[in-house]
Amino acid sequence: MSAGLVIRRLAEGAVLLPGFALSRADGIFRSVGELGDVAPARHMTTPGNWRMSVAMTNCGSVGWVSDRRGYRYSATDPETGQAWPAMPASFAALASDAAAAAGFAGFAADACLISRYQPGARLSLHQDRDERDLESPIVSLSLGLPAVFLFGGRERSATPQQVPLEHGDIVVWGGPARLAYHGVKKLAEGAHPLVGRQRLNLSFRRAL
Ligand code: MD3
Ligand code: FE
Repeated sequence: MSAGLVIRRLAEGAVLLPGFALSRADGIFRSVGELGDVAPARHMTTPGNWRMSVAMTNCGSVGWVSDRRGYRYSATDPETGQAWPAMPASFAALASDAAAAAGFAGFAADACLISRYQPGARLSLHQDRDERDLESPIVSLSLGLPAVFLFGGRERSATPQQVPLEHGDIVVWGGPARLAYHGVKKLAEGAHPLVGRQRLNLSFRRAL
């Protein structure tokens, strides 16, 4: 039994596709494990010298990195000096299928930021503006433990909407939503049958 395609509009340009990735979640999760053997998730440092509570890694042509010098996309993993692992074809296909379902046909991600939240981890309100191409949407996949996503306005002062995100959900952020402030509330304790005591977020970007 399948519910078919459900599309929930969160805001102008922001679309939630509940359970869109459920049928592909096992395979994606297995691939995340393999990528983590090559480029393990690590707690990056912010320019203000804070250790991020979220652990991150990347796959694709470039990866997002943060350190004392700032935020940027880099073709190599600073831990190894090697290129990031290639983006699996299954990831690229999922991102382009989801973007198309949300009205962004032709989206081809060149970067995938993989974030691991353990209970207690959070992501404070920020904008994603390090990508060269701000016309393309960002496609984000949630796996594992549920989280509450905070979706604000184009100014930090706007009170954010709280959006619960579950295993298999995809959100596509484009148009006027692309530069909205957003974050993730502190992850609650729990264990997911497939993913365990963590939440994974894969965010697909066109960075170059
Ligand atoms: C909304 N990650 O990695 S998903 C991030 O759930 C990030 O782990 C969150 O914010 C997470 O930067 C959110 C992706 C996301 C990415 C970019 C956005 C949501 C966005 C840009 C505008 C609005
Ligand atoms: Fe973000």
